[in-house]
Amino acid sequence: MTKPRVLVTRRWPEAVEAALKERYDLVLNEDDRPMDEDGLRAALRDMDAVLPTVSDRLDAAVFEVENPKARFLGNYGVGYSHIDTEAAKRHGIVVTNTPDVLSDCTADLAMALLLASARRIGEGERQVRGKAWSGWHPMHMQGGKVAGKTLGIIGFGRIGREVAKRAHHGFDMKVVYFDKYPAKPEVERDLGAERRDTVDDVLAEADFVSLHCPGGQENYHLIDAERLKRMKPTAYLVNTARGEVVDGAALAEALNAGTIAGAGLDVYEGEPKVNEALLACENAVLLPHLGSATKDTRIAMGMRVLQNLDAFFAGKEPPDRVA
Ligand code: 8YV
Repeated sequence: MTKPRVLVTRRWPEAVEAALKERYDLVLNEDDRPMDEDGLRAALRDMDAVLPTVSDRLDAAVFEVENPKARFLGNYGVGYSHIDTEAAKRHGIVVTNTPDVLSDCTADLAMALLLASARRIGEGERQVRGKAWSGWHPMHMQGGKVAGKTLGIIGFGRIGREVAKRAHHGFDMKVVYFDKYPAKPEVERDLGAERRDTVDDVLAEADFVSLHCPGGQENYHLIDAERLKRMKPTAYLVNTARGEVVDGAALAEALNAGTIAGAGLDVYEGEPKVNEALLACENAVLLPHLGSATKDTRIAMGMRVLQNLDAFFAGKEPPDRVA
C-alpha cells in the first residue's frame, strides 16, 4: 500500500519528523521559510495531508483549488484562527489541533509576562545592559505588587485554568473570569475563581487581565480603546492568546496615556510585524510568540498531530478534530 503523502510546512523537532517518516511519504520544508499562498495552494492540490502552523494563512482563497487532493489538515498548535475552517469543511477537509499538551507552558509564559510587566523586568534589563543604572535607591523602578491582587481571566478553558491555578495557589491571587460557559462549581472552588457576567465586569475589577480566548472574527479587537478605559489605571494586560484580540494601536495609546500601567504581549495582529507605537512603549514587555516554545512541549505537540494523522488514515475519528 502506498504511504499517504504528507507535507510538514515548517521544521519540527527531529524526534517527531523521524516518527512521521516511518509511516508517511514525508515532504519537509527543508529551509524552514514561511510558505506563501501559492505554496499552500499547491500543497492542498498535491498532498494527502498538510500539517500547518500559525505562520501559514489558510484563508478561503487558498482552498479554491481544483480537485484538491488533501483530505486532512493537522494543525501544529491549539489556536487555529489562521485556518478558515468553514472553507476546509466545504472542501471536505478534516482539521485537527493540539490541545492539552501546551497548556502548562503557555500558562507559565502568561505568568512570566504578568510578573515581567508588573516588576518592570524588560525596562530593568535594558537599563543594566545599556550601562544606564546609577545604583540602588528607594525610588528606583517601582512596579506593581502581584501577590494577593486580583487576576481577571478572559477565556476560562484549559490554558486560562492553568493560569488561575498558578496565580491562586502560587501567588495568593483572587481570580475572576469571564467565559460564555461557566466552569463547574468544584473547578471554581479548586482554582479560587469566580465568574463574572461580562468581560467589562472582569476588566473593572482586575489588577491584572490575562487573555485566553480564541482569536479570529469572534474576538476581533475584543480589547479596544473603550475596553482599555474600563481597566484600572494601575492594571496590566497580558496577551498570550492571539494578536487580533487586542487593538494594538489603542493599546499603545493607553500605555502612553497611563490609561493602564503596563502590558505583556506574546502575540500580535499581523505578526511577525509589531505595531511601531507598541515597540516604543517602555511599559510593554514584548515576546516573539513563545507560548509553547519549550523542547518538551514542541515534541508533544508534534506527537499529538501524529496521533490525529494516524487515526484519520486508519479510518477513525481523529481525537482532536475541530472541523
Ligand atoms: C504555537 C500557539 O506555537 O498553539 C497555539 O495556539 O499559539 C503556539 O503555542 C503555534 O500556534 C504553532 O502553530
